[in-house]
Amino acid sequence: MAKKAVCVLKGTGEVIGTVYFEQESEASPVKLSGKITGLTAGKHGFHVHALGDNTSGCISAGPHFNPHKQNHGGPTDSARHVGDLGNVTAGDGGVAKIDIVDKMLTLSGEHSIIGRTMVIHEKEDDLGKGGNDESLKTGNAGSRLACGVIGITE
Ligand SMILES: [Cu+2]
Ligand SMILES: [Zn+2]
Repeated sequence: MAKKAVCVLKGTGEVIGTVYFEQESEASPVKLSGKITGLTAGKHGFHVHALGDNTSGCISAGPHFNPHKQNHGGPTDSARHVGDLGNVTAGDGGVAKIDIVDKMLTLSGEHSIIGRTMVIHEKEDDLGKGGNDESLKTGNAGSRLACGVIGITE
């Protein structure tokens, strides 16, 4: 049975967004759609973080969701955090269209992303290839511009 989720991203600045998630069955990839606006043109790191806690803003959401204790990577790498979705790209109007199919995310079971936080970052995610320790944890994606908890929808 298909599962659906939604996330409304907000922060302290101009950046806002809505992301929709859909998974046809437990073995299917998760499709993400939607858009984020108010960004600077270029690439911005985009991840699922471990916690659904936004009590002190996006910083409360903890590190990247990483149940398998891997290093940070890119979405097509076999060694990656479950939450690693790489980058989204904003055009000159500051709008990033979300159109991602990811085989590691799931909306059900022990490693479900529902109740966790989606974060859009200030900078480009180097996908673990930055050559320093931080690259293997966060991809050097910088501050958290906006975030929201992933919730169940119809
Ligand atoms: Cu992040
Ligand atoms: Zn990561």
